[in-house]
Amino acid sequence: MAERKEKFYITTPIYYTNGLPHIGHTYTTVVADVLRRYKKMRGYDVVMTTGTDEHGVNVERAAKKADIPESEFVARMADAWRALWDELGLTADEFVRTTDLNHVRTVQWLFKLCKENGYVYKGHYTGQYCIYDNAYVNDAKTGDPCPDCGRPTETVTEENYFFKLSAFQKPLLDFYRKFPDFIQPETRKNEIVSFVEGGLKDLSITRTSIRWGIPVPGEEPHVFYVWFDALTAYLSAVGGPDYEKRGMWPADVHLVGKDIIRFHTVYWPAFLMAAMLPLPKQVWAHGWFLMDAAKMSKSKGNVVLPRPIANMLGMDALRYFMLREVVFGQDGNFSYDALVTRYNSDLANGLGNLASRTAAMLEKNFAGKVPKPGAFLPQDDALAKEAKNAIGEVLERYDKFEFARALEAIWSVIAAADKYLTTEQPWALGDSPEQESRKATILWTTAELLRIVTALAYPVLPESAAKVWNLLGQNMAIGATQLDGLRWGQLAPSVTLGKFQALFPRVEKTEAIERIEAMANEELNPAPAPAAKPAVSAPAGGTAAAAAPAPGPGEKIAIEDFAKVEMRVGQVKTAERIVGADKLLKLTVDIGSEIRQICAGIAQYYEPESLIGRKVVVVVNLAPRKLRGVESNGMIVAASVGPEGRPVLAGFHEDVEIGSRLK
Ligand code: ME8
Repeated sequence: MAERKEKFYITTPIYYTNGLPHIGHTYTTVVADVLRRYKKMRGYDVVMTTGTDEHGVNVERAAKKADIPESEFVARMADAWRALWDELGLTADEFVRTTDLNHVRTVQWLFKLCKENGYVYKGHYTGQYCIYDNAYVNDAKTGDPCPDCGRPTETVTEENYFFKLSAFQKPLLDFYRKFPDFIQPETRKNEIVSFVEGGLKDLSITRTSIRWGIPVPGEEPHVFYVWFDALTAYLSAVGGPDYEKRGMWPADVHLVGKDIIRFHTVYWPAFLMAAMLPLPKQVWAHGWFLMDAAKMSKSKGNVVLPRPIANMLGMDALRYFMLREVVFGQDGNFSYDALVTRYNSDLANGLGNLASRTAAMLEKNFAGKVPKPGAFLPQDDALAKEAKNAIGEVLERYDKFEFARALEAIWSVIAAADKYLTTEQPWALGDSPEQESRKATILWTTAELLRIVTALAYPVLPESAAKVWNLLGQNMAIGATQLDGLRWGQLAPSVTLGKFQALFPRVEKTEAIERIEAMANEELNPAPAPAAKPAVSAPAGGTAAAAAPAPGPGEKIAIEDFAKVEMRVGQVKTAERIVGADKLLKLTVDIGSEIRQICAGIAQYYEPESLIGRKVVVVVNLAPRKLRGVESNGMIVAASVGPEGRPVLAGFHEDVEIGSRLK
């Protein structure tokens, strides 16, 4: 029987459902995804869990405000979280919802174990409670604000079940000593150790003041305190009471933000100790992404959303930026300026440029095949040595969660390759047999280096690395490649290269930022949905929205209604693709009286060059709007053909004057 692979279980926090993901949540989930991909490439059987934390007063209130039952509210939110993670390529192996029946059973089971072992008792509690953080504030007086979020606390008196946290002071301190890597980074560990040394108070783990929670069996109206509920999700994701069957528990790493480290390194291990269950191996608390030195929050109006960035620059760019710009564990400032600067310098000019240059030279000189290298000169060997050394270093950095350093090491090899090409100038070599052979050596060396850096960068840049992998004619899925088997020299000569796909087109900074901001604005303040279909057929992708409700099929409209739509003959002057919007073309169209910029959702069916000079029908009196952040002032009329709605541009068989009105 085949030996079972070693397992690796990674979790992200189970996020609250009273908002949608911003780049803070995306950060933790990206790191989990990077680790998931990396550990697979190191031969582990990996499970990654994320999910939604769906109970508590906040949800109760939000559902009331939305005038829908809590269950429906959280179902919609959970769907939205899951859909966004899928869209961003961050699909976890397990997605736990704390309203799942399996999870409910696991929480009740954990409580039963703690109670049977004598760590749970009934008592009364009066204190200040922060409903935003779902936590009692020790030693606070009536009217005091929450020390974590600054919002007002509420006074609560309840009959509660208490957990004997005080009994775990010594066991926890012993545990931290025995497993010095349990809390990462080191600075956070010191904080927690002094907190526990300061003494632990028993913790109330049920509530009677809240309705929307997991019921304590036989003890209604008690429901579980949200943190007792939420932390248990890590266990319910991998089998709950049957965790041994799945073989994934204990978690190898809980990834969290520093805001919730205490829950993960004090309460959670104490609950597990009380239940006599295995303890997680590590809790890694990263810092915050700050916006203008403040933590992001929707109420402050300073949230950065992931989707507009992914649309404009690609998700790989956001992943790269988050891991490269900030030392994992520390706080970092988020700025669009820094993001676009990194994109252009490291991705467009760095990896993207190296890949496109290499592809172009191989295509031109070796008919799109990997050449057989000739004799290696010392400079070739020197470059090979850099790449070989990088393999060991990068793996070590990933292992230590030093993502910025791992990327730095990869990019220094890319820079060395650029320098090598500039010095060796393969393009200046002639076609004598010696020079051909030299060219082959240089280009093989560059391609081999590209293969190595691509494999190493894959966990962070999955989409673009797969494109380069394809380009290099590598058949095996890049994610299934084993990094332990990665060696210099494995690129086989005469392999046919795949098609070159653009990786990171350079962007103009101001325009890129404006477009990201415009898209974020559209997402945060969505326009009301149009009441019905557009009055004129809009090409796929939508070129403009109809303002007025259209009549139903067969219904007649008055001539005045038709007269409201002003259509004119236009001539396309320029046409170009839009970075980050696969379906859209940006056109400038002469409509007689002026030249208009119009976006049309026809990029999948029309080459931009083929449109120049073409006469088209333009709806000229539509209100301007932004599509994917680009201003569109009018709409091009097209028929929508076939089941997939292929756009076919309306045009003329006779010569028509530009600007003529259609009646
Ligand atoms: O705390 N920078 O959920 P939550 C970096 N439901 N990371 C950030 C961030 C920022 N500005 N903002 C949020 C909860 N995060 C509980 C967790 S777990 C059993 C229960 C990330 O929706 C970071 O990982 O408030 C932080 O810990 C988490 O989102 C908080 O998510």
